[in-house]
Amino acid sequence: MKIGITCYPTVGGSGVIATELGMLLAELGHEIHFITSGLPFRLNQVNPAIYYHEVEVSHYPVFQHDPYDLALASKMAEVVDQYKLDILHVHYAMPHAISAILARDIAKHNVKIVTTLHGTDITVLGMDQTFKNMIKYGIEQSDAVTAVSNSLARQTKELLDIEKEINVIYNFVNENDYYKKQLPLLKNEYGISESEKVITHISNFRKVKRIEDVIRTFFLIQQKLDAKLMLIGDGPECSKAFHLVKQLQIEDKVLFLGKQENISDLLSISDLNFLLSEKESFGLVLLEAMNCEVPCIGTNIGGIPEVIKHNKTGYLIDVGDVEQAAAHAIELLSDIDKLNRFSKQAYNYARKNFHSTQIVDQYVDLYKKL
Ligand code: GMT
Repeated sequence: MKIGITCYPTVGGSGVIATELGMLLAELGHEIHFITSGLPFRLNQVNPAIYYHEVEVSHYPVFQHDPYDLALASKMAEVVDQYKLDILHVHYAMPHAISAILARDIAKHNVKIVTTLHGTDITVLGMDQTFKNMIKYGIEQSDAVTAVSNSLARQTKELLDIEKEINVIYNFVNENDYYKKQLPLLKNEYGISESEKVITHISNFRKVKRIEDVIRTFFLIQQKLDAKLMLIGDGPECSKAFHLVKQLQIEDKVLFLGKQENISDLLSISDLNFLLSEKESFGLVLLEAMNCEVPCIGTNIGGIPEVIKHNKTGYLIDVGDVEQAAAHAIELLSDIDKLNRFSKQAYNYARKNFHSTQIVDQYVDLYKKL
């Protein structure tokens, strides 16, 4: 098949999934056309079956705002006609689904639209009255819609009052990148001693991630055992986090690493991963951790319970319950046999339920049906 893919090309789970999907589809022999405003950051493969079409937005002085959505639609229509695309797969409903619908109308060649919902396109933007009807229209007019968890599919139907079928296709990781590596010197290079446990939190440091809870949980943990917290990523809540760490006087135990490329290396020296968000449609980082044999503690919201199996691959806690999160972490980190068991179970669970081969097959089946 000839498949066009549109996503936000910058750092973010939806861009990662879209790019990895494109690369795996190309390996299966499909022709892939990325139609995006910049080169997707994970697109690191030379493959003659992968094309990249940049959406250029004109800066005509009359425009008060640059018309990205229209430039995208126009580029999509051009690529659909020029390469006779079978499928236009857009990630993130707004504005990509709307641009795709417009492109389908403009193009002469018949193309089918698949829209994948990733989370905040529904849980945040779908609640905004300005966009609600437009997102609903984008979903209803797509030829097929997928969501990354049952929770997100349910929430979309409820919030937007949608009858249309929403196929749940879970997220996945590239297993060639995400696996536990033997890096005996790395801990030491970060100033972490062999006996210290390592806890990680990886995110875009936005309010929904509740970084404060991560730090407060760690504060309780480090009172009971030797541990370091690695905070990986950057975003608006970073300076608040920095101040809290200072206020709690744990600066020597918390490492602010900022944005990092080789996440799987850092996960390979981690014992436990935290995702204590108040909104999360899936939590791709959980899967990244599990593939690196790291158990996770997450909140009992959104799609997280579909990824973490309580008391088997990690623990689920209520949003804001830092005492419970710390109690689970202390228990697990103090019992090496249990920690090893959870690590293996996390890895096995991820491989069995979210393997890339299985997930990519589900997308291919959906394309074929259209
Ligand atoms: O809005 C965001 O948090 C970014 C968004 C993205 O584009 O990465 O994340 C959403 O999509 C990811 C990939 O499907 C999911 O793993 C995240 O859980 C989801 N974020 C939220 O629902 C908050």
